[in-house]
Amino acid sequence: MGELGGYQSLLSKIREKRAKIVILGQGYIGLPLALLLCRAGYHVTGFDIKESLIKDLKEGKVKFSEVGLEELLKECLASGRYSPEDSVERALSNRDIYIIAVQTPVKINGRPNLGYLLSALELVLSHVRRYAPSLLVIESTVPPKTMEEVVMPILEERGFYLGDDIFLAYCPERAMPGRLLQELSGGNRIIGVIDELSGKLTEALYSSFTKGNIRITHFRTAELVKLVENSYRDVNIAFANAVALACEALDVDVDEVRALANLHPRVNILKPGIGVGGSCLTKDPYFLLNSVSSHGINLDLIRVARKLNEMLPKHAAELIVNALKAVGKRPEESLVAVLGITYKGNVRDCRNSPALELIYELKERGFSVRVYDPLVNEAPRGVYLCRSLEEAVKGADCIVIGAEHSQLLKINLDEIRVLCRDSPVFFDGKHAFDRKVVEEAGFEYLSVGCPANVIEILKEIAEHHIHEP
Ligand code: SAJ
Repeated sequence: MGELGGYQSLLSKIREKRAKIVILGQGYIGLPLALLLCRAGYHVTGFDIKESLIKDLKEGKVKFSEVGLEELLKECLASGRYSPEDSVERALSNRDIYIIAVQTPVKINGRPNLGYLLSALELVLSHVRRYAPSLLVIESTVPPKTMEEVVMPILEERGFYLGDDIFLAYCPERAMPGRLLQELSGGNRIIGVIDELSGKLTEALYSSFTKGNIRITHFRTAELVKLVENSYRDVNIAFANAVALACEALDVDVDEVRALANLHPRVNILKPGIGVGGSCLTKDPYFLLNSVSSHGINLDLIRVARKLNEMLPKHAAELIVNALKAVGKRPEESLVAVLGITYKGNVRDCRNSPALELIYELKERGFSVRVYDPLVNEAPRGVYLCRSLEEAVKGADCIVIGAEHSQLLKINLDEIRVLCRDSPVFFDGKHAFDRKVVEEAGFEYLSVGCPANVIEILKEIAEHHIHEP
C-alpha cells in the first residue's frame, strides 16, 4: 500500500465517520471514550475481557458513578452504533481504528506492569488487516520510551510498517474521575507520534468529540507530560500535607494558614488530608522515578512527596489514638465510624483509597470500626459496610470523614451526636467541615494539621503575653 494512498483513505473514513473503531478496555476511560466517539457518529465496539462487565453494559448498566454516563450509554445502545463485546473475534475483526485503554498498574517494586497493555497489543496485532491501513492509539498511561522501545519494536517484529500499513499514536487520558465526560469532551489533548501522518489521523479522530486544543508532539514528550502532570499534583498535595504537619508541631490551625497564605496572588496551597488515593497519583510518580533511575538521577523531591502522602493514613490513625486517649478511651474499648471510603469525594472508586488504609491502621491498633458509604455497595476486603448512617454511628467514640461526598456533607451533626457515646471526636479527614459547626454540635474537632487544643493554646499564649510586664 502506497504511503499516502493508505493515509488518505483512512483520513476520509475518519472524516466521514465511516471508520470502524474498537476500544480495548471498557473501564473508567475506555467506556466514556467509546460513548463519546459513538455520539460523534462512529460505529464503536467496546471490548473487554470481563464478561460480567460486558453483560452489564449490554443491559445499560455502569458499575461506577459518573455524571451522565449511564444516560449516554443507553442513548448509544439505542443508536445501534455502540456494541459492548467480549468475543475477541467479533470485536477486533475488520476494524480501522484500535484504541487501547487498559490499566497499567505499578508493581510492588515501583516498576510498571505493562502486562495488560501487551496482551491487548497482541490481540490487536493478530487481527489487524494487512490489506488496509489501520490506526492504533494507546491511551493507557505508560512510562517514557515505552512507545519507542516496547511498542514499536513489537510492531516491527511482526512486519508492520509504521506510517504505511499501520499508524501509531500515544494519546494519554487526562480526565479526572467524577468529571470524565466533561473533561474528555472539553479537555485539551496531547498526541505523541513519530510521524506526521499518524498525528494528523489521530487529531482528525479526537477533534470529532473534544472541543479542547489538540497538541501534537513526540512520543517521549507525551509520555513524560502525562507523568509530570500527576507528579506535579502529588508533590503539591504533599506540600499541603507537610504544611499541615508543621502546623501540628507549632499548634497552629492549618485551615487558617492555608486561607491566609492563599490570599497571596501567587500562592495556592491545596488541601491536606488523610492521604492521596486513586489509580493515577499513586503510581505515575513511580513511573517517572523509575524511568530516570538508570540515568543516575535521583528525583528525591518526587520520591519524598510520594512517601509523605503514603504515610498520612498512619499519621491520621495516631492522631485518633491520641485524641481518644486524651478523653480516657483506649482503642480496644472504642468504636470508630468511618463515613466515606472511596479515594475521594463523589466517586464510587475505592482503588488505593487512603480511607481504607486508615481503616486497616485503626483495626491494627485494636479499634472496632464500622463503615458507611452511600456510594459503595460492595464491602472492600476486611470492611464491614453498614446499611445506614445510623447503624454506623450508633455508640461511636469517633466519627471519621474518609471521603467528602456531597451526601455526607449534608449530614445532621446534632442527630449524629445524640447517637454517639460521651466525649465523641470528629476527625475530618478531608477538611470538608467547618470546625465551629462541628464543635457546636458537641464534638471534639480533629483533622490533619488541626491540633485539638489549638484554640486553648492560642488563648493561653494570648493571656500570657497580656499579663507580662
Ligand atoms: N487530594 C487531596 N488534596 C487536594 C486534592 C486532592 O488530598 O487538595 C487527594 C484526593 O482526595 C485523592 C487524590 O488526592 O485521594 C487524587 O485526587 P485528584 O482529584 O487530585 O486526582 P485524580 O486521581 O482523581 O485524577 C488525576 C488528575 N490529574 C491531575 O489533576 C494532574 C486527572 O486529570 C488525570 O486524568 C488522572 O489523575 C489520571 O487518570 O491520571
